[in-house]
Amino acid sequence: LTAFTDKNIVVLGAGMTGLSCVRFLHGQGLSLAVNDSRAMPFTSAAEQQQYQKDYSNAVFVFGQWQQDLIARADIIIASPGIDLAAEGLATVISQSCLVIGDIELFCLVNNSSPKPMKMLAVTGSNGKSTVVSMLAYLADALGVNAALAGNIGEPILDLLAQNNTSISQANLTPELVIVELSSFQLETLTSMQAIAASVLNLSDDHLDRHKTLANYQAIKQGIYPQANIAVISREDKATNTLVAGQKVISFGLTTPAPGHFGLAVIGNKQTLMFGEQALIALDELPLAGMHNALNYMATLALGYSAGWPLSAMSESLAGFTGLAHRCQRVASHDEIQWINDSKATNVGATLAALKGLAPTLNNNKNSNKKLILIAGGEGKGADFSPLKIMLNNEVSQLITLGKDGAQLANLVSNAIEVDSLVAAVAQAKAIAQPGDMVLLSPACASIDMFKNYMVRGEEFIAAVTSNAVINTKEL
Ligand code: UMA
Ligand code: ADP
Repeated sequence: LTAFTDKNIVVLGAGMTGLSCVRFLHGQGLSLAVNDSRAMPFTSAAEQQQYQKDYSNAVFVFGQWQQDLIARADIIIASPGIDLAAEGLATVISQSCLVIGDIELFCLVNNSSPKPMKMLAVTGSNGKSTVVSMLAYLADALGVNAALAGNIGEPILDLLAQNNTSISQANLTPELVIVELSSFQLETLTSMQAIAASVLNLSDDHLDRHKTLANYQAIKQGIYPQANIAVISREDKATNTLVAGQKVISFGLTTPAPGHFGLAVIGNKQTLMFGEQALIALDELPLAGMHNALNYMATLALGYSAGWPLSAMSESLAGFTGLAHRCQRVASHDEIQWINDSKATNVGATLAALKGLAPTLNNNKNSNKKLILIAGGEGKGADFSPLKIMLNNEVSQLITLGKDGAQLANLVSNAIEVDSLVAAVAQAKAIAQPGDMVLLSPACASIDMFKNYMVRGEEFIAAVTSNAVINTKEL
């Protein structure tokens, strides 16, 4: 890291990412300033004092963007949640300043190591955490020494900080990093050299920051030039317009060409295929819905790119039972199924949940089982209209809440608008009959009412199970 010596380094944001930068740069013997526009990013003054004692290499400046500090910076390491185009930042940062993110810093260090960690990288509007978690699960099953990092909640620099003083000696472990990348992280990333990378899918998300879908799409596809192999979705053209001249492995719901992944009916069963090779029938795998079939294929394609054997991967996949808050059955009470899909923070995820779950309810033509949907929250500037047909055709009762709940309510004629999740669950309890399903799949972020999607999911579970028979099970 000689390029960082004697430079004015400013880290923007004192959250998970910013503090991982402090830890890493401390290990490198480098000084820095940390600027956060919130008055108190730490949970308490005592925590801040302890941090400052442990990491005396960092000066913390809180409460506003410190413009003179930022203007003097030679290197800015920006946390992903910070919009560098925002007022008070964009015009202050000097033209000559190197502006990077933590993933870029990791890559700069890793690339110059004699024995770099290999990387598999995943982005997309939905399915990222599921796919990277499946890859990590497979790595474990196959005996690959891999670590999970990035947007999933593990700051990537901590992989280096564990080895901090020995980086120059290239004592880097593990051998492979499976990294989940958000569009925010991709905005400041140019030096990744991944084995393979995928944009899983693309639908409206984070448009409050990226402004247009075209811009968001271009940022997401910026992952491909930073990978040897592009793992692309055949179904979703918006994910694969920038891979010309690159080695491509595709996945999709159609019969695949040789060297690609797809689906075919083998002996009456929808089966995952690699070219003409049958891998495993979908009904042997625990995660339901066609979106998860795509997730399985993306996982296999990325693992295959890393040289993992297809047969061993296919066998092991059945052991991965899914992540909490993603179409997770939390209770069955009076034959009513309650499903927590709190991680559905955009339109694409809620569409996938409705497409996946509605058929399981209406498989009998004469059935009058109802699907009751609880949705709403912070819409992040998204267009909700792609939900209109499913809401009108598959949802018997829509219950909305949150900042943009009314926009969703306007898509149907009979929505019930409430002002809390507890009230939404109470409404659903009053309406639901045996055989019905109640689904929390908000199509919105949670931050207008909750700390995060996990807290929203937990509150849903608590409200549902307060008098119910608990039967937690992944779908
Ligand atoms: N901050 C400011 N001014 C601002 C905005 C933020 O000072 O205008 C400060 C906050 O006061 C806070 C710090 O920045 O102290 C937080 O930085 P951050 O928002 O970048 O969050 P981190 O804690 O560093 O977590 C980030 C990712 N967060 C975001 O992208 C918003 C985490 O993804 C990620 O797990 C973590 O880095 C480790 O890589 C979360 C997320 O919601 C889970 N991601 C979005 C998503 O999945 O949709 C993209
Ligand atoms: P991400 O990390 O991209 O947010 P997750 O795996 O956490 O993705 O899933 C987020 C939400 O998206 C959940 O509601 C989940 O059911 C849904 N989902 C998962 N995979 C897909 C997919 N391939 N297409 C659409 N929605 C998906």
